[in-house]
Order: sequence, then structure tokens, then C-alpha cells
Amino acid sequence: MNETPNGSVTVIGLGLMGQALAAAFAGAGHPTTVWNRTPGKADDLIARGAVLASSVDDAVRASALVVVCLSDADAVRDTLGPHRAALAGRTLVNLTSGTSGEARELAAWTADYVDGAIMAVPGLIGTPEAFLLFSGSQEAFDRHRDSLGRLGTATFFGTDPGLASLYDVALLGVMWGMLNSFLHGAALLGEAGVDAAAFAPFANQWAASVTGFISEYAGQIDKGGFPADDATLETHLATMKYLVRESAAAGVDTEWPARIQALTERAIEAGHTGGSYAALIEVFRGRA
Ligand code: FVH
Repeated sequence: MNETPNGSVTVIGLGLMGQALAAAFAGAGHPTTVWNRTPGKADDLIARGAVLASSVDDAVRASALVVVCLSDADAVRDTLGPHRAALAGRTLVNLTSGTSGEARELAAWTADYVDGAIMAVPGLIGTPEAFLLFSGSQEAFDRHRDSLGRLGTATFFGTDPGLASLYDVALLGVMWGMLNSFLHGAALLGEAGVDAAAFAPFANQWAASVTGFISEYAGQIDKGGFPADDATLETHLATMKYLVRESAAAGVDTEWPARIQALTERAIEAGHTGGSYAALIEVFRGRA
């Protein structure tokens, strides 16, 4: 089915995120059909003009673009599996979090499958700050690019349906790494009577500097060489030990910094003496 401007959209799953997605489509003027296992969650959307389908099958058949956002891949299989026939000729965009393997498996359901990952909280949906990652059918994505753009800034990574999910988990790893480090640092400074709010601006400023390291190290990783133009692994290791010792002395949990220290020691033991911090990629690759 070809999309018309402001073409009809179905949203299946009205949890916190699904409601935000449906509200963005309805608010942008798309005729929007919704379905949720628990019907009461559609009330606000109905007030905004969305139509509640009485069955999954009706919901799928209502639109050329079917967006699903459920808890996990099992819920997608349970909900849409019995209605695969109705998907023929429609585009299925799966915004449910999952693994790349699950995405590739679901892609076998229909030629017009696009997998997606949402890098935003529900409150940001419909703004350019929300960024959404897509992969799968190029043709289907192109056909619905404008509609999907209503949700935020959309990026398409190519025809491997698993790529959006891989980017998703890799980016979430970046988030958790940064947040763990901030929380550990806040615990450490908190023992000295420093509020987290006082630490936060410095953590933010330093995080902005670190983004520069990421770009530099990405170049080293892709070239396969790790010249220490800034600081050697040994210099990093020496200062890491202070973080572990300070934590132990303050009664703050040492597991997080000790893990970082252990990874660095493994890189040095594997022969990356004098290399840059980017050499740790070999540890993560399982080669050190
Ligand atoms: N919320 C967020 O900030 C994040 C941002 C990044 C991406 N995630 C992913 O989005 C998926 C949905 O997340 P959510 O926040 O909307 O989750 P809930 O509010 O818990 O809603 C879950 C919906 O899934 C329905 N559901 C669950 N199991 C089944 C099932 N077996 N059959 C049918 N529907 C099912 C549930 O229905 P109900 O409980 O209301 O009846 C909700 O509609 C998720 O992958 C995040 O990782 C969001």
C-alpha cells in the first residue's frame, strides 16, 4: 500500500510509549487507529480523535502503516502472530525493544518490515530531540519516512533488520556506563559532604570533553592502531587505582572502578603497553 500525505496509522500497544506515539500521529493529523490489550488506556487518545479498534485484526487492516510498541518480542509474537495474513501489503514498524535476532526473526513475517528503536522518553516523542533508529525494508521506510518523522528525528541504518536493535543496546550501554560513573562519583563526593547537584555541572562539562575522545578513538579503532597521543594505558591505570583506593577508604562500593581497572590491566598484559585507552577494544572483542 502506498502512503498518502498524512496517511492512516495504526498503533498497537498503548503503554507509556505507545500512547505518546499514537498522540504524535493523531496530533499531526494522521487518521489514527489504536488497539491495546487493556482497552481503558485508549480513552485520552479517543478524546483526541483516535479510533479504538475492536480487535487486533481490525486494527491491522485499518492502516497501511502498522506501528507496534509492546513490552517485548514475545508480546509482539503473541499479539500479531495470529494476524500475519492481515499484514500482507502493509508496513509493520516494530518499535518494541529486543535483540537483533528477534528483529531478524520478525522480519520474516512480511517483506515490508522495519525494525525501530526509540532513543527518547515518551515526553520527547513528537519533538526533534527524540531520535529514532530504523533498519529493515528500505522501500517501506522510504514510503513512510514522513509519517515516522512525526515521532522525532529518524535515521535509517540499512536493510539488515537487526541493526537498529544493535545500535539501541550499544547506545544504552553508553548511557549506563556514563550514569554508573556519575552515580559512583556522586556517592564518593557525597561522603565528603558534596551534594550531587554541585557535582553535576562538572560531570556534564567533563562528559562533553569525553565525547571528543570518542571521535578520536573511533578513528584509531577503525585504523587498527592505538597511538597514545594523549595518555598511555599505564597513566590511566595509575590514576584508576586512586579511584579504587578513594572508594574503599570512603566505604563506597569499589566494584565499578575495580572492573575498569581490571579491563585496563588485561589490555596491558595483552601487550598494549604504551597504547592509548582505545586499545581496550581488544579486551571487549575477546582478543586480550
Ligand atoms: N518508556 C520508555 O521511555 C522507553 C523508551 C525506549 C523504548 N522503550 C520500549 O518501548 C516498549 C514499550 O515500553 P512502554 O514504556 O510503553 O511499556 P509499558 O508502559 O509497560 O507498556 C507495555 C505495553 O505492552 C503491552 N503488553 C505487554 N505484554 C503483552 C501481551 N502479552 N499481549 C499484549 N500486550 C502486551 C501492554 O498492554 P497492557 O498491559 O496495557 O494491557 C502495554 O500496552 C518496550 O519495548 C520498551 O523497552 C520505552
